[in-house]
Amino acid sequence: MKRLLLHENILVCMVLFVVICCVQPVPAGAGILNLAEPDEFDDDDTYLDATIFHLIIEGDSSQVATDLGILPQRHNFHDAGDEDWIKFHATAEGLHKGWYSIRVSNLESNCDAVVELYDTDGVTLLQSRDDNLAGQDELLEWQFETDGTYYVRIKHYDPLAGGQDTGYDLAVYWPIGTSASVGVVTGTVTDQDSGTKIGNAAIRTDSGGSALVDQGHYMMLHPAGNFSLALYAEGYLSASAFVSVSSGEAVTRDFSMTAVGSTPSDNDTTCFAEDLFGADSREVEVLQDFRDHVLTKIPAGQALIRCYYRLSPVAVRLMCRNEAVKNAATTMVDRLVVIVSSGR
Ligand SMILES: [Ca+2]
Ligand SMILES: [Ca+2]
Ligand SMILES: [Ca+2]
Repeated sequence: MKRLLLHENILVCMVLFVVICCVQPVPAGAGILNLAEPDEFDDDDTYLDATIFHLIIEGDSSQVATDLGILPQRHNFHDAGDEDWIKFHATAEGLHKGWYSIRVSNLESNCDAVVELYDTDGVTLLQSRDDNLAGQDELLEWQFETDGTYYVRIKHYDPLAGGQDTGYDLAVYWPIGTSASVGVVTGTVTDQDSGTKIGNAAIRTDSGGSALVDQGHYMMLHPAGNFSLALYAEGYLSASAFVSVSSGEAVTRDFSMTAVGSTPSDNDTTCFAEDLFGADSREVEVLQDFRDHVLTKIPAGQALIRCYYRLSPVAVRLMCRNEAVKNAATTMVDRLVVIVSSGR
């Protein structure tokens, strides 16, 4: 009988041992970890991997923006310590006077978001906002004094939190304070010589519009009307063009950029004479002929060509803003065409 009791006690101890070994301590926060799928942008945990955000104009709800997917991004903190980075190109001047709004909205119950804005180096913190609790919106507003590409980090207030019910919408708005009519400009950006797509390029308009080129393609919401658009990419001559877009319309302007040191092609959109007279005009034909048959033959002429295309975006912006400058430029080019024509 004693032996039987001893065996029963041993059996109970073994069962207890197995149960104790199987039941692991639960770390803080683990109850909500690893239960959510990463959001569609979640390769974005540093500023170097930041997702390009297509800026939204406050008050706009146009169908054309919806059709192109220029909308707030849906993110979540799928795991503890998840960070979500985006980047956008800001302009200091224009209709919005350099102001932008970064908004986190439609938060789920376990999402307590912190919004941080970083300078163009990706590491210098400009401002941090965490005014509200879980499930409540956050808003960071900033007036930029310098054009450039800036970074935004969204993180959870609790570094151990993550998983289910941490979803949120993220958007950067161009707060021009109006629901004015809006159109969209889209296009491709390629290397003139190789035809390869150019990334790491930025677009700015004289109305304050801006966009980042994503793998050779860009999309930009913009108030309807006429404006000048300039394109900048490291290692390339800047390009520019006049653009006219109507409400609800999507227009396409493709660019082929000229690498520094290369000779601009006939298709290069940097030429402000084309903007003045049209690409197929006699004036442009005479000037292009002079460029290709005279200037390209001598070093001074090649330097003049590079200087011309470098200054063209500035000239286009000035002409767009000031009718007198445009008239003066027209007169100047007219006289130049006469001189060039008479010398041939
Ligand atoms: Ca995420
Ligand atoms: Ca992330
Ligand atoms: Ca918060």
